[in-house]
Amino acid sequence: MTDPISSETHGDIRIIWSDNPPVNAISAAVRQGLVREIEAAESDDAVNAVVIACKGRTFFAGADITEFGKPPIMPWLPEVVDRIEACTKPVVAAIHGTALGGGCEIALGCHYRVALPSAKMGFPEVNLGLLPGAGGTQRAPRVGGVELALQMATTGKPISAQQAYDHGLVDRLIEGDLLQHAVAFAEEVKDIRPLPKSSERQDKVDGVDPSVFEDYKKANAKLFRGDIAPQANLDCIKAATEMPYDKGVMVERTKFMELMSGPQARARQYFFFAERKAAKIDGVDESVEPREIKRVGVIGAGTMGGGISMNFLSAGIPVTIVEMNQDALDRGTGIMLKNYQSTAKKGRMTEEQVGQAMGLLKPSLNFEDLGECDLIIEAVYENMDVKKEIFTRLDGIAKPGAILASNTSYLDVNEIASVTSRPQDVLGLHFFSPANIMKLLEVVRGDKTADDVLVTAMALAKKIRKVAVVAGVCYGFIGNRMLIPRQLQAEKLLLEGATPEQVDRVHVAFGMPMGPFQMADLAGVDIGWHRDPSRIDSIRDALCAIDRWGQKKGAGFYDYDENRRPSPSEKVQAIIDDFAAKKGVEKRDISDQEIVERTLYTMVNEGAKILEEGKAQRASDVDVVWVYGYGWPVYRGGPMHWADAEGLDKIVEGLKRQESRLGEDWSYSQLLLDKAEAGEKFTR
Ligand code: 3H9
Repeated sequence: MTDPISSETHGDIRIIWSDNPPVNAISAAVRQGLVREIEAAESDDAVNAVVIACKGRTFFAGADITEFGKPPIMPWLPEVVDRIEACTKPVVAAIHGTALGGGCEIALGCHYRVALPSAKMGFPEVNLGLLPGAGGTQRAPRVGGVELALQMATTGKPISAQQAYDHGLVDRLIEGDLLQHAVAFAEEVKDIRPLPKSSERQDKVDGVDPSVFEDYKKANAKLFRGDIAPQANLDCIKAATEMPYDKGVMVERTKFMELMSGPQARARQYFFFAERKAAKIDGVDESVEPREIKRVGVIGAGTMGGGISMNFLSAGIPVTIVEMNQDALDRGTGIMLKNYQSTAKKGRMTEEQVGQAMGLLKPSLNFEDLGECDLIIEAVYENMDVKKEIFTRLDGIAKPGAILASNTSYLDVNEIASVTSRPQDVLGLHFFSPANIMKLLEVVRGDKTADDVLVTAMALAKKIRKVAVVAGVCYGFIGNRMLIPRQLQAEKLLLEGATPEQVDRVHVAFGMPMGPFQMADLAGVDIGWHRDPSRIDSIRDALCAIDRWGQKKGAGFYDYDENRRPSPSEKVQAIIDDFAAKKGVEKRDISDQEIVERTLYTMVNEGAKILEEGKAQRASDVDVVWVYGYGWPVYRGGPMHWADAEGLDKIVEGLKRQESRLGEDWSYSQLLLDKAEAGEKFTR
């Protein structure tokens, strides 16, 4: 293995290079090399200052996550950072790309930091269930102040070089050649003594009012719900204001080790790789080239079509959007403009960027205009006949090689493809609502979808900043299919004596953003309803029949006030009681554990069926769908990882306990039974 660390000398300045692609992760060899080179520079009389810089696309992006959970190799990162800071000659970090985690900590261990304006600095450790464990929680508040450190460490979001400069985390922003300027900067500071050491600064941590921490927590309560890492980060930064540096790092070390050995960090680290694995398509050769997508067509300017279009416009890809009449077209494009403007108002986009994005939009009433598009996405309502008619028309209009996609959430993509003369060019692109915001994209691979069509979809997803997961054709694909048993059991539980509030409370306590009934009210209780008020086969039918369609009507499973605040509904309870009586279902006390077993264990069973039928490529893909599409708490890793952590034998036991209540259509996944029996797991 080649040594990732090397050095060269410019006059009396020693440059220590790291070249450890793809992201200069701080592996054992990097740590060893850095200490070796710092010591060499220190003992070389011809050297008066040192620059640490990285080759490739980024400064160090953090500790090497692949080493986590393996026997430690010396030196540890905290020792490396301390060794850099202890160097008797000034050390300058030259930052480009993203200085993240341990990379940011190395930068803070250096005496000075210079950065390109495009660079970013951050502490994403919280996303791995951790905290900056190489002195970061102690040095960052000392250099950048408590508020900035709290924000960086508890949100995990990187800050821009400009922000870093404004808060003193960066000493100079460099326009032009980073290395040349970093060397010149080192020349300027080489004789300054004493050396500025982050760990020795007290000015920003002395006299901090402890209420800052409680206030921050109150203002960011969502971050702290159920997730233990943000609190540990906050505790360490608080320690920086209460005790000297050497005591503070001991607190940091203890909390780091506690987090590292806990289930949340394991789940999050598993998920880090799950997310990246999702982009890989089994059985497709890496040499397959994506098709070129210069213009996208979208059919339908409703909520979905508009949201889908915005993804491409924001990424600089022109869109032709087609509607049936002028009113619908104007309404749709008007909403898109309004959405962009509200983003601009929040400061996340400039007016100029709004203009640029909308400038790429071509609204049209002429279906023939889709002939100029390389990818056409149909986003009309869920009806097979309508979809077939559209794809038949598209087949006659689209240019050869154009990709034809349906945004269907449930329907059979093979059947849709069958009406065209080019099923190899057809696939499903299932966006989640609101499509301009939700990160998940299910890429539905039809039986005949060509490899390069799939490769194009995955590459395009990355370009529009979606997390794409490949799904096979089945009712509801991965995500919505797993919702079905959950919804079924949740309704049954109501008949048997649970309330909507109880079921929702159990789900929220589990870490979901909302429970099944809150979700139904938000999305619309009427979605998928047969629209016949006289046909009442379920509680949902009964609610729809009396116009309780959810939040949009001010009433659903809950009552809503004018501020959309929910309260339990006596009317709904009466409907439930009436329905239960008619069906002869006896009421009893339902435990929270039963709710978990019937609504979450059954989802795991469905996930296992999806796997055994080959409708998902791997268990981790199922987890990615549920974390990004439905807000499954990432610190529980997703349903399949969570089931593994619980123990598959426990899941099967719970299902067996509930078996008599699960309904006539209930069946076990053989894969789940086999794995539980063999003591195996779905994920690693
Ligand atoms: C830490 O630092 C702890 C310390 O505080 C304390 C220690 C005591 N290690 O994301 P991409 C791989 S914790 C190993 O597709 P992008 C990644 O798996 C660390 N591997 O690229 C992928 O591999 P593959 C804190 C890593 O351009 C490839 O690199 N740091 C690491 O979209 C490309 O990644 C973080 O949490 C790593 N640290 O985004 C930063 N990082 O090609 C995590 C990436 O085989 N990383 N890989 O699938 C990121 O956020 C993004 O990778 C980054 C680039 C923004 C850097």
